[in-house]
Order: sequence, then structure tokens, then C-alpha cells
Amino acid sequence: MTSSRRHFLRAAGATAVGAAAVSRAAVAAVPEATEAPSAATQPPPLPPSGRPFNPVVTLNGWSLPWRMKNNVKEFHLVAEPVVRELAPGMKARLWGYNGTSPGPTIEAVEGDRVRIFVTNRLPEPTSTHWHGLIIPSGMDGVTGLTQPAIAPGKTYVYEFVMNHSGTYMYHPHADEMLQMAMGMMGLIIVHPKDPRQHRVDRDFAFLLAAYDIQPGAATPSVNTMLDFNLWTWNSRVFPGIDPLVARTGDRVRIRVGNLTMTNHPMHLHGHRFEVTGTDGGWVPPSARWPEVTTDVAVGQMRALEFNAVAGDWSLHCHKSHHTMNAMGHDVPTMIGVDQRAATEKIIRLLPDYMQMGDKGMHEMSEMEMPLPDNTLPMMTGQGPFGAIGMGGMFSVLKVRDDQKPGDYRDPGWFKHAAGTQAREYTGELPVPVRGAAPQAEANLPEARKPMEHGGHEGHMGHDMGH
Ligand SMILES: [Cu+2]
Repeated sequence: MTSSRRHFLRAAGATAVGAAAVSRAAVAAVPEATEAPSAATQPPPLPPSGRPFNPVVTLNGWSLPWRMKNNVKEFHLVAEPVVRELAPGMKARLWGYNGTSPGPTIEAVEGDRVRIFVTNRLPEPTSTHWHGLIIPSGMDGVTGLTQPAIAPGKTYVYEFVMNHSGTYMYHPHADEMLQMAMGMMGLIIVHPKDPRQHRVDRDFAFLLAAYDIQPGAATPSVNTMLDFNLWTWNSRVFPGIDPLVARTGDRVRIRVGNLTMTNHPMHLHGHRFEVTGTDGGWVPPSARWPEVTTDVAVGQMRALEFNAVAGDWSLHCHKSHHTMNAMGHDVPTMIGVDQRAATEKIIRLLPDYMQMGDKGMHEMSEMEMPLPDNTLPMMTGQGPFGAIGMGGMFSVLKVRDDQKPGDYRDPGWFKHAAGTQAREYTGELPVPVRGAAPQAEANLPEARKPMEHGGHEGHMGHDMGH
């Protein structure tokens, strides 16, 4: 507890220095966003002298306050090391902006002239690229190409007009692989000048980010190319991700940007949605089609819209290994393997050894396994009916008839009306129909025994030769 308090204070203190130039509200807002699982996320209060807009709800995040100076909206980003809680039980040493990873969301209104100061408190040079914004080439933030790198301790200023409403991102364009693997990214939301345009009742946003943090460690491995083990929304994993809370019938928008190294098919249960926007702008209504899953490829943003239906609905990446936390990768497939003989031998050496997985891996979601410090279980989360057995890129859309407009507090679990929920059946069953098997089961090779499992790469290639 003491140590978590220390991290909390250090993160908050570091932020206060950077944000002081912007507004006292920033300082007040940051500690919650840094450390608290902000299940009660509320849209931030609007600073004065901005045009009205419907604020976006950044999951487990916050929006950066600004100050007005001669009709220019001034923001101050501070690139710096941060501590981010990925979910209760695990903190990571990341790099971010103004105390958090991702950095705060920048919200502006179409037509706003903005001036964004970027101060570098990292140990190496950086720059900030404004992904998707149509601005002068010299403001594009590409180190070496459009500007010199921002050296440690230096501040650069960017100034341009937010010409198009939509969803955009910011991230470094200097030592990109490392700086993005460390969590440096943020959202830019440009609201329409006319608030009646593209209007929704609830507007959520998050960035997909992936980290490779070995069990027991806190700093990501920055040279990992594809084999990341923590799949996050706004640098949080389930069950640490805020639920998306709405009222029945609400028009809901979810904006998802992908700054990982692979694509993520985002899947929503219980609704048909349309992709209404990308980081290239709004999709004309005539070009939209219904979906329940949409792929968000690397470097893309997708805005999904739908009318909320009452219930508890999963929203998740459909790559099933992206809804698991670390430790899953090197586990051999054990389904159908009789481990008794091996287990007896191992227990003589390791009395605490547990034999697992021969009936599938669900049991892992129900047991409390001893884990290294600062490591999350692979499959976790408790629902009203038992273990949910998820991690990573998963959250719940909670839609309720009586959720008050503007209220984002977690309403608890859905109460299903009588007769609308799956239940155990103990009555008489019809004879099940089965397809014919192509050959006798006896002719199939046996499942691999654990001892024959060598290495974790290239199974197919090696096994072909045997
Ligand atoms: Cu995914």
C-alpha cells in the first residue's frame, strides 16, 4: 500500500509541474485518471471561453484543459515517464504525457485555432505528430523531415486550425518503435462547429495499445515486433477497463484508434452498428453498412454508432488471445492429454505442481494461482454468474432503462426479465443428430504428450518430418 501511495504521489507530482502552465483544473483531474480505476468516468467540466460541444468520454482517461489567449486555444503537453496501473494488481513503467499513458485527450471544435506546447521531459529526443489532421507540412511533427527533434528539456510549439471535425490521434515521430512501445499516444477529438451535426447521446473513445511486459517486470520490452503479451485499451486491461454505460435508446458512438502492430476486429454483442467515421473523416450515410464486427487495422481509427439496447453486452477484440493477459503464450495444449504419469514424477521434485488444462483452460479462470509480483492472471474477472475468464481487450456495454442522461456510473449487473435468460434444463431431450466421422477415431494420432513438446516455435515444420 505504501509503495502504491508513493507511485501515486510521484505520478501526481510530476504532472502538476507540467500542467500548472495550463490550468489548476488539470492538476485536480490528473491523480484520479492516473491511478484510479475510474469506473465512474464523467465527462470533464468544460473550461470557460470555449465553444459548446458534447464532451467525449475517454475510457479510464481524461481531457486536457486549455486556456484561451487572443482567441487561440492553448494546450500544453508534457512528454514524460509515467506509472500506469494496467488493472488492479499490476503497474507498468511507461512513457506518456502529463502523467498518464495514453496522454490526455485533446478536444477542440472545428474552426478552432490551437497552439500546442510540447515539453520534452524524456531522456531522449521526441516530436509530436498529429495523425489525421490536415495542417501545414511544417506542423506535421516528423523529426528530421519537418522539424528538428525536440531535445530533452526543450519545448516546441505547434499552431494550426482544426479544420475538420472527427477523430484523430497524436504520437511521437521520433524513435517511434520505442516511444510507442512505451505508451506514448493520445486522442484528438474535433467536434462539429454545429453541435447538432453528428450528434450522439454518449460518445466514448479509446486507443488500442500493446505491451510486452514479462511476468514480474514493470517496463515493456521495447524491441518486440509482434509477440506482445498485454493488449490494452487506453493502457488498461480487463477487468481494469471502465464499462461503457448508456441509457436504453441512446445513440452511442465508440471511437477506436489502433496504435498497436496488428489489427483488431472489434466485436459488439447485441447490436448492429455502422462505421460512421474514420481518421479520414465522416463516412457519408449512403456508404455505411451494418456490422457486428469491424476490423481496426494498424494506424486506423473507426467510429461505430448504434442505438443502445438494454442489457450487459460484451465489447471485445475478436482475436481471442487478445482477450487474455500475460503468461498465456508458452502453455502447451493439454486438451485430452493424460498427465497422470508425468504429474507423479514432477510432484516428487515440485510438491506444489498443479496439473492443468486436460479438460480445457476454464479452470484457470476460477483458481487463484500464485503469480509473480506485479503480474495479472491470464483469464480473470468475476460476473454475476461466475468467472468471466477474460483479460486484455474486453469490456462491458451496460445499457439500462433508468440510467440518467449524463450519468456514467456503473449501474451494476443487468437484471434479466423472467424467461429471457439461458438456464439449466433437466427435462427430456430429443436424440442428438451427429455428422458421420470420416474414419475410426483409433486411426488418428494421439494428442502430444507434454514431454514431447519441445520449444514453442515452428511446431508444424518440425513435426512434419517425424
Ligand atoms: Cu485484438
